[in-house]
Amino acid sequence: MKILNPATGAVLTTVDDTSPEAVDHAVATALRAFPAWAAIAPGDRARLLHRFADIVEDHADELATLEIAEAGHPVGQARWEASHVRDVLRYFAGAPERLIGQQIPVAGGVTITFHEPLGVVGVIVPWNYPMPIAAWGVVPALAAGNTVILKPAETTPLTALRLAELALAAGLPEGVLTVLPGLGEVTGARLVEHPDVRKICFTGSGEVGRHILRSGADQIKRITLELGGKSANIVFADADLDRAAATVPDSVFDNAGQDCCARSRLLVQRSVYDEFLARLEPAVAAWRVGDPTLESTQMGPLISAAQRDRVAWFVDGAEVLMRGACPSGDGFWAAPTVLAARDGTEAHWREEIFGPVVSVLPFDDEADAIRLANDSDYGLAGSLWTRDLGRALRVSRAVRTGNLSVNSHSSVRYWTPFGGMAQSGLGRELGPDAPLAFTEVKTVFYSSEAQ
Ligand code: TXE
Repeated sequence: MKILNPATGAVLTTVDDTSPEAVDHAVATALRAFPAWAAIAPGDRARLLHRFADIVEDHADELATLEIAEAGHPVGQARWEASHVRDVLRYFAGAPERLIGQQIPVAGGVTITFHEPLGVVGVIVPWNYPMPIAAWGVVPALAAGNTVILKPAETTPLTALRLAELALAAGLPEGVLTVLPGLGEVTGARLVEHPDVRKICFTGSGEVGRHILRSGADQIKRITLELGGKSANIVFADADLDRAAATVPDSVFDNAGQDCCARSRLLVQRSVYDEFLARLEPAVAAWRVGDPTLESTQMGPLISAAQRDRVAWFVDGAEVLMRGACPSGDGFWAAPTVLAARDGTEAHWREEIFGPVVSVLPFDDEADAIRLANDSDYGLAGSLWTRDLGRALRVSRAVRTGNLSVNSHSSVRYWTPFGGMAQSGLGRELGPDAPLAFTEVKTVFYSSEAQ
């Protein structure tokens, strides 16, 4: 596979695909490594994960540089991503010592529950946040005592490959974390079909997610899916309009909109619609798009020419309200764009564009806002802006979404569960219970009868 720099279109390097036979070999190695990794004293597993975190911290600049090169992320964001991997490692390093079961009194004895690791786990990730999303699957799985095979996206394998080397340097035994770059339909598919892979943790498109669910059905494979969204950003007339408008660009143009939590549907109460757009305009114009290696850059290029064409398809023929600036020439650039929706039937309002595009629609009242927000196949993230606490409580409970921020546009925190409702996914990642999703509960009854 040729790995391109999306800011220039130039070839960075080439990476060999993993054949189905090589996947089988890697699974066998991971399976051999599993018993010892599962049996290691919890404190020792914790220490190894902390050491891994230390080494990631020591190599943070190198990892960030790779992320800038292969994913086109602005330098500030890329640095955050490397530090995020370190933080996720530190957070879940505490988990091996907290996989605590229950002791349940029952007639005739006692029952104890054990959280047992699954075995070999496959983590299949996309290209939009290569390092963080890999960490969300890999780290809790390792902490729970599983061995892990990570399949990075075709366009962004470099940070994943480096992380595997750093894991070995930290002392994780051979076979505990393996990275297999390759094509989804070949390397990824073999991982999904392999009978010794007990669980697949997938982040990517709905189409592939559905396919994985079907492929895993015969083996009743454990599967979690994180499939993207079309999240609503609801601005009520009583909100702090300046703050709400100022955060719109970051809520949807961050990472060039290639973010499953992007607030790509902006719902503004009709009474302040014009006023709000007037406040939004300078914020969109000020969004700095360009060379990702510059500290001042807020948004880099899209990942690929295909993604750029996809974004253009949605914008073509739509009513453009605002359009920011972006470089022309080499690289896969798209301008931050605000589109008007008329009735919520438009493709740009309904489908995940995965680009720097936000569609705006006015609403009349609370019920109207909830109806429009829920009129979507997705349910991943969202925001609502209001100074009325009662309204915040009512609307936050009524919107069908896995994650919601009130008077904020933030989404993912590793301390809290993250995942989607409806077609945005299946299961949750992160938060204190994340390692449990990589275990099975075993219930053992001990009879107190005299023998
Ligand atoms: O995703 P794919 P793509 C959405 C977003 C984007 C669209 C397409 O709308 O525009 O999906 O992105 C691997 N068996 N999201 O095409 O194809 C593949 O190699 C096993 C939202 O990049 O789903 C890669 O590692 N694995 C999303 C991973 O799946 C397979 C993030 C994702 O690729 C496979 C990304 C198969 N048959 C895209 N086919 C989010 N939730 O944030 C592919 N893969």
